[in-house]
Amino acid sequence: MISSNPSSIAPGAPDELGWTLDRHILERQRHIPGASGDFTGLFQSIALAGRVIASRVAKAGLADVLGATGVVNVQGETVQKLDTLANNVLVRCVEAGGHVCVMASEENDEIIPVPPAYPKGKYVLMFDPLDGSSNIDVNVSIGTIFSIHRRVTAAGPGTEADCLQAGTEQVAAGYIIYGSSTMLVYSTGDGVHGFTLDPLVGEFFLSHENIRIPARGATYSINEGNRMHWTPGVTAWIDTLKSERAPGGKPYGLRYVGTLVADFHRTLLRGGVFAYPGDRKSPDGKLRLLYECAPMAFLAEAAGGAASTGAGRVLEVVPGGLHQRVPLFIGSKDDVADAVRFVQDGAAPGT
Ligand code: AHM
Ligand code: MG
Repeated sequence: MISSNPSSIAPGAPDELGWTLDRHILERQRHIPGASGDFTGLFQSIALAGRVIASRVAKAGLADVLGATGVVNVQGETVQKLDTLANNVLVRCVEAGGHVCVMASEENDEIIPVPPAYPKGKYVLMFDPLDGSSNIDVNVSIGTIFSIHRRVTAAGPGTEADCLQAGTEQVAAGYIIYGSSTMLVYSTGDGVHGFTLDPLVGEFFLSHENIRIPARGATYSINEGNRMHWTPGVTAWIDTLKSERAPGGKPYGLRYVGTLVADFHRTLLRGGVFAYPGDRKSPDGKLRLLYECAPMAFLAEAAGGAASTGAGRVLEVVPGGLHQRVPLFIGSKDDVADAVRFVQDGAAPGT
């Protein structure tokens, strides 16, 4: 029995198969009058890319050893760096489907056109193919982040204008985390759903339906090595969280992986706050609006959380360029609100 509520379509008692990602998206599409199947097709391509990247990530250690011996592996293939490989896999999986008119990636300076041989679709795909790439060689969780918009140009090849849209215009966003298991988490704006890859079947199955971020958490996540560059507001905020003046009267715990996907995934499931603030050295922070901040902000808000640059809602920032960076405070609604108050007051509010 399928519920009429599209944010809760899984049957109460799962059958033997459970809900595959494909079926979940198809069922939701049936609720959208006039849906063409393009979105489902694009999603299938992204999920395929995720499965391929997951399989390569699982063998990264072996590949690195082979690569170090002569950059050519036993099959005579050039060993690629995993982030370049992930980028290529995504482009190759998506470009021929006819669902997108243009793509953009954190790895490419310019937009990625759809080759002339392939039809141009109505969607725009932007991605960070392998987020947390500094963690690859040390076997720590990494991920892929994606963001989907509708094209704004009329027809033909997509342009940069199709990519430079505010996050509020996203039709979907998500990430794939290559962790102790591989998970794909996505939202079309009405609920956030998580799927775990069964590596033997090679399919994502619904494991976390309708994820909600608690209004407040008990952990903060920030690179404290940058403290000497922080603004007084950020310093005062973090000092408060580490003291008995923290909400709840108990110091927050620190959790920092250094992979946005992993730090956000934990924050999404458990609550708390992740921050990559602007500081005196890098006023715009480090993270990219289009490939990192906007898609995560879309997920955070869809799960009942919040995402701010410190000055305003991340989703409302209109990008001025493909690789624009913005400060990011994201996670539990009340924790993000506190961060914004400190950042805007320049020190502890009321002190
Ligand atoms: P990447 O996309 O090149 O991997 O860089 C982005 C990563 C994020 O995943 C993470 O939150 C951040 O950089 C960590 O930066 P730092 O090492 O400065 O703490
Ligand atoms: Mg990244």
